[in-house]
Amino acid sequence: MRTSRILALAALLGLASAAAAADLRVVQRQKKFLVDRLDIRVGDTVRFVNDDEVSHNLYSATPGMQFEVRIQQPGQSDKVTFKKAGVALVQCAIHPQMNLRISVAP
Ligand SMILES: [Cu+2]
Repeated sequence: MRTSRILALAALLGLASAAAAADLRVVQRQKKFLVDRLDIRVGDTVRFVNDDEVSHNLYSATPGMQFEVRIQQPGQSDKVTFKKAGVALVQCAIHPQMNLRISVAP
């Protein structure tokens, strides 16, 4: 009886945290990110939007926080879900001046 109540509560909490996961957008325009910092939480998804006239190639080489979006043509957007807490430094392989710091809170 007691165990099943705890399991039910855990299920409720799981649903609540899944519902709270946010969907955020980061726009690239004129060879820049429109924001240079982003604070998110584990489970959040960031949509990287290339609203530029040139291609971009986003990646993070930060240990433990690596990902690669690969080549994005103008108008293209791609989603990345962050499953670990930490700080990811996002850069563009084509434009080294592009920098974005994403802090992922637990
Ligand atoms: Cu670029």
